[in-house]
Amino acid sequence: MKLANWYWLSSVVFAAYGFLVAAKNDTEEIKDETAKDSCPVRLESRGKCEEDGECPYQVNLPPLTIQLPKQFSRIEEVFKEVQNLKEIVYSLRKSCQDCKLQADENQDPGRNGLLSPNTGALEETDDNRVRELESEVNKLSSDLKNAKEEIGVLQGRLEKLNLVNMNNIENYVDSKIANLTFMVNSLDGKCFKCPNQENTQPGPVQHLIYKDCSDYYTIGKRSSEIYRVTPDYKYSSFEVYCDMETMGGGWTVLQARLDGSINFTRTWQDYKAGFGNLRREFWLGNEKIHLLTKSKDMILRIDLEDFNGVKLYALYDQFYVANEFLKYRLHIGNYNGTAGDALHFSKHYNHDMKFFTTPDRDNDRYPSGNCGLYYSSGWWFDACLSANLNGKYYHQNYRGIRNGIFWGTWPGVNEAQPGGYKSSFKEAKMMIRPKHFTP
Ligand SMILES: *[C@@H]1O[C@H](CO)[C@@H](O)[C@H](O)[C@H]1NC(C)=O
Ligand SMILES: *[C@@H]1O[C@H](CO)[C@@H](O)[C@H](O)[C@H]1NC(C)=O
Ligand SMILES: *[C@@H]1O[C@H](CO)[C@@H](O)[C@H](O)[C@H]1NC(C)=O
Ligand SMILES: *[C@@H]1O[C@H](CO)[C@@H](O)[C@H](O)[C@H]1NC(C)=O
Ligand SMILES: [Ca+2]
Repeated sequence: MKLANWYWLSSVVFAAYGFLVAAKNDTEEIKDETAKDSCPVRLESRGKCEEDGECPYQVNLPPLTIQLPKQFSRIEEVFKEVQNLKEIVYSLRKSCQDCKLQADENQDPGRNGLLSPNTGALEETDDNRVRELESEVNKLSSDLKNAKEEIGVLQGRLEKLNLVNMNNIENYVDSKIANLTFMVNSLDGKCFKCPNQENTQPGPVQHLIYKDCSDYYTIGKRSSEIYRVTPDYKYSSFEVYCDMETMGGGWTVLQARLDGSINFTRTWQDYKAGFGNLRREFWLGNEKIHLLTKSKDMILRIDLEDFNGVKLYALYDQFYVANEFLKYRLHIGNYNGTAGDALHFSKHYNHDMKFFTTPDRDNDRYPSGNCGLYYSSGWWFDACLSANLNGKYYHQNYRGIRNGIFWGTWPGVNEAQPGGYKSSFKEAKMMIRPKHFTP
């Protein structure tokens, strides 16, 4: 009975080990296929496989060659298998010890003297085998852990490399086009002096491309209106609302709240494309905001008014929103103004450098939920907020979750009100202008 038990146990261990080796062979075949087909980066087998069946792989990415760990492919699955195996070995060891103890207790003293030497020897070899296996599994497991870490580092490096190249190319093309635009614009200016146009008054140099509202201001437009802008010639132009009055004018408005006519509880796609009515309430759209700010020389102005008629503002000397690949990450500069610096409220509530989150896309820093869902808004949530200008529009004070339009440094905003009421805002507006623009 005891012997049979032992053999059964060890065969389970061997079966599990065999399965692992088979899985490794299988993954090597898959590796080769993917390398041939779709991968722009070549992944090839290097040198002879070692006796244990492990083959070295490397990635060729001129001018960079990175040695990959042998256990490159399907690392997660293999890792899991090893974990399982480890658990099996542990439980086997445990049940072996238990059964050994039990056996010792039940032993007939008379027969013990006769059989003991034999069974003892068997137990020892099997026990050694289990130990050997266990140490092998441990080694493999730690190898895989290392490999996993190396892959993580490698992935990070590849991503960076990709970005650097993309940015270089984009900057190069951008500077060429800027040069071209400059030349065409100056040619345009010369045309006013052509002989057949002598009667025409020489006007200011016409911009052929209006990148934002400040360009319209420069050519003399002074009414707050909808204008068509082309912040990046590579993409089509689009309409924006221009504020030509506040602080000298030339502002491109990104967001406006004033009556609650538009629902701001929206999806990632909605926030990406923009929604609402440019003359009333709207979100211009993350893609457009990215294009308008990618030159990285924009300042942001936020205007707020509460239901008591108090009007305050916040100015940030830089405002930039990254692209969708970087989840429209927010970059804001230093604060100046009267409303308080709610975007950099504290070490724990800081919206700078945060990704954009919507109720259906959780990129926030709150681990156990989605701030966008909880606060009914798309915003650059931290974990979660000290400011949220896309919250629900309340026409008066409200109770419950603070999911209204919120600015954490507003005078009296954090003071408890009778009945747990929270104050809301009548108007909110976000707009941008080039840093070096002088009205
Ligand atoms: C793995 O593949 C090699 C050669 O392709 C073969 O000799 C070996 O038996 C295979 N191992 C297993 C466990 O299938
Ligand atoms: C545009 O390019 C030409 C030729 O490369 C150069 O001479 C000129 O200075 C550039 N102009 C601007 C505004 O960059
Ligand atoms: C706003 O839209 C959300 C999501 O579609 C919906 O759950 C909510 O009821 C809407 N709110 C109002 C006031 O219509
Ligand atoms: C803040 O803005 C005001 C008004 O434009 C200006 O006078 C002041 O120097 C600014 N302060 C800082 C710290 O930039
Ligand atoms: Ca979260």
